[in-house]
Amino acid sequence: MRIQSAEVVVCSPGRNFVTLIVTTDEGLVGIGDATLNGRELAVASYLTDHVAPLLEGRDAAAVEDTWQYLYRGAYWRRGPVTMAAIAAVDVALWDIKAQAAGMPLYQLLGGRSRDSIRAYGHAHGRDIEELSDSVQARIEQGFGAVRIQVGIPGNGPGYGISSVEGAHDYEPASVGLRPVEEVWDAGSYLRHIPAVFEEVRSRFGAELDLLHDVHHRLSPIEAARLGRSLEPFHPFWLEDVTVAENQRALRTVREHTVVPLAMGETYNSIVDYLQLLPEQLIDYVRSAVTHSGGVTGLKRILEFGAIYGAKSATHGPTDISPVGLAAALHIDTAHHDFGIQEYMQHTGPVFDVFDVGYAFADGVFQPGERPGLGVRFDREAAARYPYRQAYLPVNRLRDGTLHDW
Ligand code: CS2
Ligand code: MG
Repeated sequence: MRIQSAEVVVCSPGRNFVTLIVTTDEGLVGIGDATLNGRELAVASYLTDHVAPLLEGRDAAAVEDTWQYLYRGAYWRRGPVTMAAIAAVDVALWDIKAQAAGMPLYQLLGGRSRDSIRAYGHAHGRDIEELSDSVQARIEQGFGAVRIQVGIPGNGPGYGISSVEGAHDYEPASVGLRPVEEVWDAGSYLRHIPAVFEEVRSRFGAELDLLHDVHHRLSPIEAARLGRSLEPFHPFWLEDVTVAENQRALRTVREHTVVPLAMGETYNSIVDYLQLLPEQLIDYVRSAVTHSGGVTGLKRILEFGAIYGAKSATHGPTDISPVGLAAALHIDTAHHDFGIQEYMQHTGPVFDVFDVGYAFADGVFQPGERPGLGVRFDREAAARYPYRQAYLPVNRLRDGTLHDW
């Protein structure tokens, strides 16, 4: 079976997605997600201009060889644009292979290691009252694990908090020609967060797993202080407490706190984990299928992490399309050292374009039994939602200095 064509569709059913459609000479169609939030068109061009012409005529079954051909063959290795493009090809080829076998993808990855996939949801609010309403809504949806983000007094809307009045679904990328600018003050954040955890714990009890994402904003010693201050409320994890490029920072954090740590959504290769995993500096690997070279790339990372006691916690925000999420769910089903799956929840129009075979109920996912990934892409529906320029926010300290968002 040969690859006949590879086409890219960029659409925006509520937010931007880049989808690769690979068609074979036997009529099978596989799809892959190449969405890179805020830089979507760069990956679309990489695929259309440089990858699609190379795929035509290749053996559709040669998944590993195609991965290596695009990785080693480019000479310029790694990087988010390259790895998102490789991911889309890899996922589309796995989709084709599993359809050809007449099996859901997880069967080709080793079969079921568990009956269901536990997920965590997102809760947020401008203050503790709004946050509590949001936590309650997630509990009513069946989640037993919830990420809590809250506005910091005096800082205005910030990470995880919508700048749209009354909005309950937080979507960080904003449509427009320039990013929204937010304000960050680590001092007020560090003073406020322990009280938030204390209040949410006392309102919702000890059973609910609470997660929190720091989005790379603290210095190593600030992160250590945060971890220690939250220990009494036993968080499930703290995510991205320091910048991801400096992995030694987590040594400092580890020396001072036993709070579990998660990192990896901005990484794109197993090479990014060469220090973090062997030194056992993290407990959860947060890489995405879409940003780390697809099923092939992520499986390599997760097996490496398993040696060092790190569990999978695959990135699942709304900027991973249902195609990327479905691929994660197949890995979650088969991978032995599974931790938890993020589920930020796509909304209405997304499902006009992507018909999904996976299902979520009572806090857990099922990957579905359709052959392949189990997601169908409706090109006509996609055409009704054209691309719109959108950016993630940027962040500044009170004195105007640009900071990590
Ligand atoms: C977040 C993401 O889900 C998470 O943990 O950090 O929402 C992240 O901000 C976006 O994926 C960036 O594109
Ligand atoms: Mg995150």
